[in-house]
Amino acid sequence: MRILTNTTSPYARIARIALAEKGFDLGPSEIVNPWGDPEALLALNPAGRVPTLEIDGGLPSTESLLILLWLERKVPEPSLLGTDLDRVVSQAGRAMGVIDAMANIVTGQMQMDPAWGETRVGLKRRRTIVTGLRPLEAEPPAYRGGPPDIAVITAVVAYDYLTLRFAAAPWVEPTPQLAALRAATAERPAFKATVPYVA
Ligand SMILES: N[C@@H](CCC(=O)N[C@@H](CS)C(=O)NCC(=O)O)C(=O)O
Repeated sequence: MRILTNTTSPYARIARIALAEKGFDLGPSEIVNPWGDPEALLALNPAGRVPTLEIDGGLPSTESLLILLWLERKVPEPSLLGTDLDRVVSQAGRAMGVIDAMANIVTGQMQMDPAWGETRVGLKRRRTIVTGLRPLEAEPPAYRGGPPDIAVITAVVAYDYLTLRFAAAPWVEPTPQLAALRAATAERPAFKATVPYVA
């Protein structure tokens, strides 16, 4: 099994953290630039996006949360769904909304127009980031050590991506609780090995 990823994608990071927490070796990861349409990626995923997983037998598996679903069935323990399923899924949904909004702005700014964030759609995404983070900050996903659930994973991935891409944005509100959650998971190998960076 190998995963095609890049060094910044929050979606790829979710899949990679989940794989590592389930005991898979991230060693065979292949770093690609999805915007460069590399053949190896397109051969597996016509959408040309990361994460793209080539599972044993050669079948491609794409979409971060589908990869997670597949993993839960393949390797049930440790479960990434936590003990309070309703809350975990609800909080993970919020974090995914923030991640989608951030990725949308970054894509618009980098692939279309540096001012894309100021467009009507860009401003809606900005609002989503601010209002989506507020309830996560007010009531962060619970973490008591050990394997994290998907709410913890997505909230930390959202926090780190916010820091990577929007640290200087004046409209970003402080999130000390999410920073504390990030700190609580920072030493887990799955998180440590996947901290995003601009290559
Ligand atoms: N829904 C997908 C989104 C994946 C995605 O958009 N990945 C970005 C990187 S952050 C990408 O590869 N973009 C290239 C493109 O859209 O062509 C998932 O959850 O895996």
